[in-house]
Amino acid sequence: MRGDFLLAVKETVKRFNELRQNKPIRIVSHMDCDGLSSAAILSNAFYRHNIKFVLSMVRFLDNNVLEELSKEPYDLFIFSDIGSSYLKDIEKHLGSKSVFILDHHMFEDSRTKAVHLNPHAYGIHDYAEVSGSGVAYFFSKSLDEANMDLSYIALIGAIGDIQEKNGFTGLNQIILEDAISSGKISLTKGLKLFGTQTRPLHKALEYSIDPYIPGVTGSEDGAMLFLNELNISMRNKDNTYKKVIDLTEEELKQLVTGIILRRLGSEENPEDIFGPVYSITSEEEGSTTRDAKEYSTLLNCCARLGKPSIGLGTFFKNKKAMENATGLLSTYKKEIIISLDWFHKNRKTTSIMEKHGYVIINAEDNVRDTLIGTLASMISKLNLYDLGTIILSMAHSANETKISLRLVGYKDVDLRGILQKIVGKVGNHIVGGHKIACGALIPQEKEFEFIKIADQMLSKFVLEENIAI
Ligand SMILES: [Mn+2]
Repeated sequence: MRGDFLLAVKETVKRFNELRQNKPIRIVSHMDCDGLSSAAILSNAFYRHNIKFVLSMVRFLDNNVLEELSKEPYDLFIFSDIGSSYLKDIEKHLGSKSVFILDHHMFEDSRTKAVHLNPHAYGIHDYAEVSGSGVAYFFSKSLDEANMDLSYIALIGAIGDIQEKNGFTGLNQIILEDAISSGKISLTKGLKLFGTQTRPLHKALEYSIDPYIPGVTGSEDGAMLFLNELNISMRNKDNTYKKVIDLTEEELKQLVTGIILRRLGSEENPEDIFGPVYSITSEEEGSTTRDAKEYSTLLNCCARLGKPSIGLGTFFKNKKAMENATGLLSTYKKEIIISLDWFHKNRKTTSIMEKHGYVIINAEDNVRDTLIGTLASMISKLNLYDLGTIILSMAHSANETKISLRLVGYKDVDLRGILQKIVGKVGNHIVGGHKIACGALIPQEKEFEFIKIADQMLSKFVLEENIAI
C-alpha cells in the first residue's frame, strides 16, 4: 500500500536518472490548481539541479495535443496530474519516447510502456490520500531530500483538489509533516473562515459556508447586523475594512462566542467552527499567498482564466506575476457572481431541469466552460437541494460541450462510473476525474441526445438508490 507506493517512487526516480542523460525534459501538466502546483514543484526541483526543462499546461490530452507533442524534439516526457486517463493514446503517439506519468487520476487499464507512478496502482484508492502535486512532491523529494521545502506547494495542490477536510490524511499527512518540519508551514487552529488574510470581515462572514452561520451566511446585511450586535466595528482606525487578522484578541473571542450562539439549535455541532489554518511562513502576512487555502484559490483562478504562467510566476517571487494574479482574482470573482446570477434567474426555464435526486443545468454559452465545474460546486453548497442530489452541468467550449458532475454533500456514489455510462451511450468520449467530481467533453451536436439519456439514466439511478435504502 503506502510502502509499495513509496518504493515505486524510488524506482521511478532511478529510471528517470538513468534515462535523462542531461537532455532537456518536456513537462506537460494539467491546467488546474493541482496541476499548476505539480508544475511548480517539478520546475523548482529541476531548476535547482540544473536539469533543463520545457513546460506547458493543458486541460486535456486529446489526439491533437499528443500529435503536436510527438513532433517536438524531446526524448523524455513527464506528464503530471494528467496522463493516467490517456495511457493508450500516449503510447500511440509517444511510444518511441521515454515517458513518465506522475498522476493520481483513476485509470481503466494499467497496461503501458510508460513509467506510471500513480497511487491507485498500489492499492491506494482513497480520494483524499494524495494529489497530483503530492505525487510530484514525493518524486522530487526522492530526487533530493533538499526538495522537502517544496512540500507546502503540494498542500496547496491538494487543497485545490478538495482533499483537505478539517485536516489531511494518508500521504498528504506525511507531506504536511514535511512542510512543518522544514519550517514552511505553521499549523494553527483557528476560526474556519475563508479569507482571514484578505477579505473584509463582514464579507468573510457573508461567504462562510463551513461553518454555516444562520442569518449571516449569504446575506451582507445579516453579516453587518451581526457585527453590530457584537459591538465589533467593521472598520479599522484608518477607515479601511477590518479583516479577521486585524481583530484584537478580545474581539476575536466575541466573534467566536457570537458564532457559537447563532449556531445553537442547528443540526451541526455549534462549536465545530475551528479548524486547521495553514500559514506559509515565507509569505507576507495579509497577502493572498499567506494562507494555503487562499493561495489555492488564486491558482485555481489563474488556471480557469487560462493564465497558468502568472500562477507559476508567484512561486518564483515574481512581483509582476503577483500583481497580475491579484487582478485576475477579482475578474474571476466577478465572473463567478455573474454565473451564479444566471443560475438563479434561469431556475424556472428549460435551461435548468430540477428533478427528484438530480439537477441538469445546460448553460450553453452563458457560463465559461472552465467555470461550469466551480458553479456546480457552489450550487451544491447553497442548501437548495437535498443531500445526495446529483448536479450535472454543461457549458459550451469551442466546438464541444463540457459536462461536469457534482454531488450535494457527501455520499459513497461513483459519479465517474455514472457519467461514463451516460457518455458511453452517445459515443466514445473520455471521462476524466474522480468518484465525487468528474467531467467529460462531447461534441455539441450530441448535446440534446445526451440530456435525454442523462435524464432517463439519472432518474433510474435515483429510483434504484431509494429502493436500496
Ligand atoms: Mn489533481
